[in-house]
Amino acid sequence: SATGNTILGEEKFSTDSSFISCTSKPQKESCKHNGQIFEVIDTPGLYDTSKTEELVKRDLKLCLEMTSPGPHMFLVIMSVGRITEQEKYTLKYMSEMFGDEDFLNHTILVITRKEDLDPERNSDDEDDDYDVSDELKTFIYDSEDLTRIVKQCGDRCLAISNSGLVHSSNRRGEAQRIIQSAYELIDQNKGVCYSNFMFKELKRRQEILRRENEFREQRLTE
Ligand SMILES: Nc1nc2c(ncn2[C@@H]2O[C@H](COP(=O)(O)OP(=O)(O)O)[C@@H](O)[C@H]2O)c(=O)[nH]1
Ligand SMILES: [Mg+2]
Repeated sequence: SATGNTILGEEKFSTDSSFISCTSKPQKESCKHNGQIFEVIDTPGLYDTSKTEELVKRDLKLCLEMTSPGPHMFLVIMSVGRITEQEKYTLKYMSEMFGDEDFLNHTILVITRKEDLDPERNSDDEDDDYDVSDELKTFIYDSEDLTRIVKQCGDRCLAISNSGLVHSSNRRGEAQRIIQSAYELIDQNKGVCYSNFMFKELKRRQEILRRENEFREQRLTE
């Protein structure tokens, strides 16, 4: 959610001060960069323990339905210090749902709390655009799971910091970097957005099942 706000340049998605995910419903907002409109959808956390897997999947489907004809990019957000067992499975989980290759071809891994990659750095440092590429590499290659995830995403990995106010130069700079990556990804995919063919197929089957159930219930009440 914080990353979404960074892109929007406004505090539109609610963020939680704790580590507990507080986004419960998909939310769509838009913003303008370089004269172009960007729509950003904040998805609820995939591993919200108060929700069943079915509910989480339903919400994710809702998110897809909010884009037309489909999203140009998925940002999979992980956080330095919060890469839990579950998050390592996020990509697997989402791939299962959205289809492997097409999904991954539209995905960028975003690692937040980049300031924690370099704890020695003075946080009062005025330089917002500090380079953590070496620390990021070490961070990724220290973990087999992360290495695999980054590879799956075609080496698209961005470390950003959402610290400070949403209008701060730090966050405006990070928004620019994300938008830049978006342009590069859109270019790589020749402007073709994620095709929700698999998703449509899933919906079609669910619809058939629903009708069958309806029909059965109707016969029972007759
Ligand atoms: N210092 C710092 N805090 C962050 C960063 N990204 C998110 N946070 C904070 O972490 C908490 C949870 O973030 P949120 O975006 O709501 O989590 P999510 O929606 O579940 O991914 C909030 O208090 C955010 O302000 C970051 O890059 N640096
Ligand atoms: Mg959230």
